[in-house]
Amino acid sequence: MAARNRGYFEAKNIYVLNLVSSPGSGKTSILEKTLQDLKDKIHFSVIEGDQQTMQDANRIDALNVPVIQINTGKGCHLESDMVYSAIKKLEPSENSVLMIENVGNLVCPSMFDLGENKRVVIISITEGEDKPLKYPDMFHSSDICLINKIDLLPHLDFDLEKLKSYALKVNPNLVFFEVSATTGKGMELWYDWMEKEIKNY
Ligand SMILES: Nc1nc2c(ncn2[C@@H]2O[C@H](COP(=O)(O)OP(=O)(O)OP(=O)(O)O)[C@@H](O)[C@H]2O)c(=O)[nH]1
Ligand SMILES: [Mg+2]
Repeated sequence: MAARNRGYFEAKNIYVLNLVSSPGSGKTSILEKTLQDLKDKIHFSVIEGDQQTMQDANRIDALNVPVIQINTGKGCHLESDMVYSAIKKLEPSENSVLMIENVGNLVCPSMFDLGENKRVVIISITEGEDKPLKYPDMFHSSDICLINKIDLLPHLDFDLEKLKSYALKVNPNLVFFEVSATTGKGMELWYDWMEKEIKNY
């Protein structure tokens, strides 16, 4: 089913990112900031995954970006058939970018291919440097790592280099961007990466 999704996306030239992280690390905040800054240049649509509520979809809808919410009930991750049903309703336009915000969970979403081009793991610095070692599958299966909430660095005892070295132990190919969704710091490099990816797709 993931391969079927991928075929659908390829046929319509839709570039797809799967955003994964523990609850509250800032997936929706990063999406909001990215959409605000790039939506005049790039056509976006969004799939939101949560166990319950429309809250994240409402935040995206407020930016006038097409969005659909999936509620997984007791489920702890999105699966490719859920994404397939969602894209049938969402009908993302050709030559666009589809952002999928997975259910907040640092374990289960790592095991499910949704048909995305790249997987983006977000870790916020309030979570501790040791998370890549304790939850290696998520970092091993991701292509990009956004380190979020760097505006809080002065207030925390957090070692960025330690986090990166732990993450590189489980995935030597991981590429990092240090960002703050709140202040916008570091977001430009993430946008540059995304625009380059879309161009080369
Ligand atoms: N200081 C600071 N707070 C942030 C930043 N990004 C997000 N937050 C805050 O972190 C909290 C969670 O942010 P969300 O964007 O809702 O996180 P999420 O990953 O989408 O959460 P779930 O969808 O529930 O998994 C909110 O209170 C945000 O305001 C940041 O860069 N700096
Ligand atoms: Mg969210």
